[in-house]
Amino acid sequence: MKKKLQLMAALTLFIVAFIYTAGYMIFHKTTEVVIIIPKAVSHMPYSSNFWPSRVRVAIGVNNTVKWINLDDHTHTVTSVDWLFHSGELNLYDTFIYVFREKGVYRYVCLPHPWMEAVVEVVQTG
Ligand SMILES: [Cu+2]
Repeated sequence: MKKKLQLMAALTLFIVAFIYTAGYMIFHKTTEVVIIIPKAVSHMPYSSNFWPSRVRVAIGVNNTVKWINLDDHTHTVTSVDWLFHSGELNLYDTFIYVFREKGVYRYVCLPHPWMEAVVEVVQTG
């Protein structure tokens, strides 16, 4: 009898957690994609980059992109057409950009032009 109650309690907890999670996912559809500027990236020309250096995001799903600088050198996130530009990012600084139109967005780091990367934005549905 006690075991049955425990099982019922566990099942109830699971269902509540499931509904909560599903509800959260439905009402908070947009999630962030994080791109890292790795430590010591500027010491390794032509061998290191933004990570990941190519991401694909979908409008309305995960089109908020956040860069974080984990290097102790200053970097920038600058699109080649100057659509977005982070300014100077110091250690642990972040830059957020929300992509609202589909396309292929190439960007570089201004002080280290070998740091090149791409965000591909696709339409859903
Ligand atoms: Cu850089």
